[in-house]
Amino acid sequence: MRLSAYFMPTLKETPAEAEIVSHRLMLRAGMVRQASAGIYSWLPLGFRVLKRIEQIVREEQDRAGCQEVLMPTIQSAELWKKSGRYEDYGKEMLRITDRKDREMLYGPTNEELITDIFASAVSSYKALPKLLYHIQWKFRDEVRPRFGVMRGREFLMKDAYSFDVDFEASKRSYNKFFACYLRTFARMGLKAIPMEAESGPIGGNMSHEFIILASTGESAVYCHKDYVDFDVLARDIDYEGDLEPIVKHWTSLYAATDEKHDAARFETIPADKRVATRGIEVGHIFYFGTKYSKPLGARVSTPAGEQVDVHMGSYGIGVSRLAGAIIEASHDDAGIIWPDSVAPFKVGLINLKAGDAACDKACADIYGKLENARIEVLYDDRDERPGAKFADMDLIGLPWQLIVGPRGLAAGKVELKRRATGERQELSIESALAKVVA
Ligand code: 5CA
Repeated sequence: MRLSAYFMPTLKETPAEAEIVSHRLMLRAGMVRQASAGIYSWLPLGFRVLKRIEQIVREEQDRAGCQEVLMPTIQSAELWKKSGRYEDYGKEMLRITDRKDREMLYGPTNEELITDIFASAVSSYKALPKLLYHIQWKFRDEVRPRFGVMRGREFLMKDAYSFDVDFEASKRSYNKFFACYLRTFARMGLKAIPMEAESGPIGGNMSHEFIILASTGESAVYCHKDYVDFDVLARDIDYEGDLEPIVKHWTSLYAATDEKHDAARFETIPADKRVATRGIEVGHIFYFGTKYSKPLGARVSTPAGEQVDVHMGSYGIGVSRLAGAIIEASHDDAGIIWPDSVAPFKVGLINLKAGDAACDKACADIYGKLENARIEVLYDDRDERPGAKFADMDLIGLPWQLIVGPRGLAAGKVELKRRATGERQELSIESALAKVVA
């Protein structure tokens, strides 16, 4: 992509309304624009990141044996009346009346709808377990939308649902998502610590939030320091094997959100191992048994011929929130530092003297080679001062910067900069390309 043609409306000034660094950087880098309170449009650069995050989430759900579906954003109030949540959800739910005066709503989550789909199709234990997910926009009329995409009113969520014959089987499904989440966040360069949590309006009695430690996080969290050094599980997982050891390991030490915090238990941790800080919730998993299956009639026959309500869990990931959370975890004074796995482009190619025949030719050549190698490259071919180009490239945080200037070229060299470390190397074009393609 040539930057001269790209729609990336960066801002020079820091927008006054942005309280936290990720919000400021997303606005300044031209990733998103606010449409109305807590509702955002995603511009090309931001949309690329969102798609990257979504794809990692999808691949890891698929790997864990979860099947993708797509349910609508607009739901009928009927099922919510059956589950009892139409009243319970209160003002956070956006209620809509259609032209025939039917009560509809913009889904804040999908337990009712997926349970109804399941109930209409499955009647025997033989079809179990079933794990289904979708990645769809949600609406929650938050009292205080803030921090940009981190607490939006409209936001993209991955929500998965498990259906099992009894508690034991349901716990196995829960464990799959537990392990899958560790892997998913690790692939995005994040260390998300599972913490005991309240289940809130989703319900149930077993629940973990996956929390990234960050001083700008919304909730107070408490955990044992050793979690920070735990292996983040980026390795393969045998989802059909016994996952209990993984879950046991990751729940062996104290970790709790504010609502579940037990000061007395926390005090038993040696003082130098106590971490009391703030965190960003990027995922939340729940086991809630038969809370929805009972009122919505999702029953299956057991091998003994009995009819039982299915045991369910639900498993959410804040896909759009993650774009902000990753920036909170990875930035410096100059801007964003994207982990390779979610970067909108892998390389920023900077032509220091657009219009100079040698620079233009070398850049065109490099650009062509990168495209042929299927490396995503953003080519700054604009007629701008080098300082402005460097600042923009640092701001948008692509992992590699390949800098081409007349002086270097005369000696057959270009400069390669790694955004994360700031390390710069003078290299021949071939070696620079080899490094970036590797
Ligand atoms: N049905 C369950 C699990 S599928 C559910 O809705 N869980 S949740 O309420 O905890 O939301 C799941 C994830 O969505 C959260 O962990 C968080 O990362 C994200 N999320 C929740 N509310 C918002 C919001 N207002 N803005 C952005 N992301 C949000």
